Parts: sequence; structure tokens; C-alpha cells
Amino acid sequence: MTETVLTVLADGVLVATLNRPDKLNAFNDQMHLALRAAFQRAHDDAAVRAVLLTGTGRGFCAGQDLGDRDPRKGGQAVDLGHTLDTFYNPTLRLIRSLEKPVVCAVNGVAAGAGANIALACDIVLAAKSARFIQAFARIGLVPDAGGSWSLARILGEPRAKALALTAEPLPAEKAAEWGLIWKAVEDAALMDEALALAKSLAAGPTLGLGLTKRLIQAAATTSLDDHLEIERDCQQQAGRSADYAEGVAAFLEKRKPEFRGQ
Ligand code: LHQ
Repeated sequence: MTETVLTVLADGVLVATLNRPDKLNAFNDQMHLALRAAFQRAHDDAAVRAVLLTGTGRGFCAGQDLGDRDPRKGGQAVDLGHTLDTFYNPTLRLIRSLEKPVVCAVNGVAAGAGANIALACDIVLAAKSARFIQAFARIGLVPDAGGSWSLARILGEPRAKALALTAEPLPAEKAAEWGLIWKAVEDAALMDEALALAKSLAAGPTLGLGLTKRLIQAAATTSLDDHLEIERDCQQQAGRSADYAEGVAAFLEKRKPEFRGQ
């Protein structure tokens, strides 16, 4: 059977590539489980110090494989809540709770849940030809895979509502201009740039980077007063790491630090 997610670990980067190019990497159950397993590995394996998520072919991901969730098929009514509980939401939680950087290289169209999985990643680069489509309104659904949360948080109501209600494609350069993603880059340069970024993050002070991710995500739901305390605790923990000692030593000795992720 063809692997629906290809994984390669090199230089501390786990590259996970969605691999159903004939369907623009739309999710079937097998691909859901394979992607979840990749992020679980990133949690469990200390050798993984960053993740790079991308897709094969001309699309990044067209969301759910609609052939697999076709209400015309006989039998029980399709329970999409069950699909979210069983497949999307556990993966979304794994991405957000992974205290290691997750880079996403959006190589082509990202539609429906495919767009929103990209938006759950920490640093999103997209090929200039890529576009983001909140396709849900076209088929009578609501944005899922965290989309109604992340769009509202990142863009604010006016742009979030317009994208979600119209399902109008958002070109990568506009997405970058709006702050929805980090950067739009030339198509031919996307993978080199994304891999270089992921490698440099993987060679970084993993504990400190993970705590930074935790803090920035927590900011949305904590008061400044509470946040200052969480920040202090994280800094205390980072300050006890071997990588902090190495960072300071390297600075004082005027050399490049060699972080070990500890
Ligand atoms: C597809 C798909 C696809 C199957 C392209 N499924 N085959 C969560 C909970 C549970 C259930 C429901 O959903 C969700 C979350 C969601 O993600 S809902 C949103 C689902 N996604 C969509 O509605 C997007 C559907 N796709 C499209 O609108 C277009 O394919 C886009 C705009 C992404 C790309 O358009 P084109 O560049 O013109 O490509 P295409 O339409 O020709 O697609 C290429 C092939 O991929 C084609 O197959 P074929 O055999 O004719 O070559 C499509 O049928 C297939 N494909 N998306 N989601």
C-alpha cells in the first residue's frame, strides 16, 4: 500500500510529506492516522528537534476526502463530529502541544481542513502560487480543524468572516501581507528555504524554543498578571538548561553556540 505520509528524519528535522497527490493530498482515514503518528513520534523521540510539514504534487492538502464522507452513500448518517473527534482534533492538539518548532511549507492549494492544519503550525511559508481556501461554505459546513478559532484570532472578525463566508481563495502573498502566514516565497525556492529554516530551528535550544511556543500560545488566554508568572517560571526552567550555559559561553567566547537541545 502506498504510504500516505512520507517521513524522513535528518539533521534533527522530521519531514512529514502528505502523499495522496492525485487527490491533492485530501485526507482519508489512513492519512489521518499516519499524520497523527508522525506528530506523536515528534513528541516521543528526542532526536526530533523540529518538524517540517509539506505535501507532494501540486497541492498541499484539499481537506477531507469528500468521497470518504459522502452522505449519498447508504448506511448510517455521516457523523462529522465523530470524524473531528477521531481524526482531526487529536492531530491538531498534538501540533499545538508539541514543544518543538513546526514549520509548514504550503506547496500548493490548501483548502478546508488542509488550510487550517497549515495555520496550526508555528511558522508557515507558502509558494507564491499557493492559495488558502476556507472551502467549507461551498459544501454547507463550518470551518473546522481549528479554523474558526485561528482565523478569528489571527485576522480578527472582518477578514475571518469574509474568508469563511465567501470561501474566496486567498493568494499566498496576500496571506503573508495579512499576517496569516510568515512568508510567501518563489515556488522553486520553497522547499530549500523551508528546510533551511527547519534545520536551523532543529539546531537551536530546543527547550527554550518549546517554552517560547508555549508562552506565545498561552498569551491569548491569560491576563498580563498571570502571564508574567508563567513567563518567570519558563525563564527559570530555561535558565537551568545546558543550552543556556552553552549560549552564554559561546557569546563570551565569541564563537557559534552548539546547542544540544537540553
Ligand atoms: C478531491 C478533493 C477532496 C476528494 C480535490 N476530496 N477529492 C471535516 C470533517 C468531516 C468531513 C468533512 O470535512 C471536514 C473538513 C474539510 O476539509 S471540508 C472541505 C473539504 N474540501 C473541499 O471542499 C475542497 C474540495 N476541492 C476543491 O474545491 C478543489 O479541488 C480545489 C479548489 C482544492 C483545487 O481545485 P483544482 O486545482 O481545480 O483541482 P481539482 O478540483 O481538479 O482536483 C484535482 C483532483 O483532486 C480531482 O480528482 P480527479 O480524479 O477529477 O482528477 C478532485 O476530485 C480531487 N480532489 N479535493 N477534498
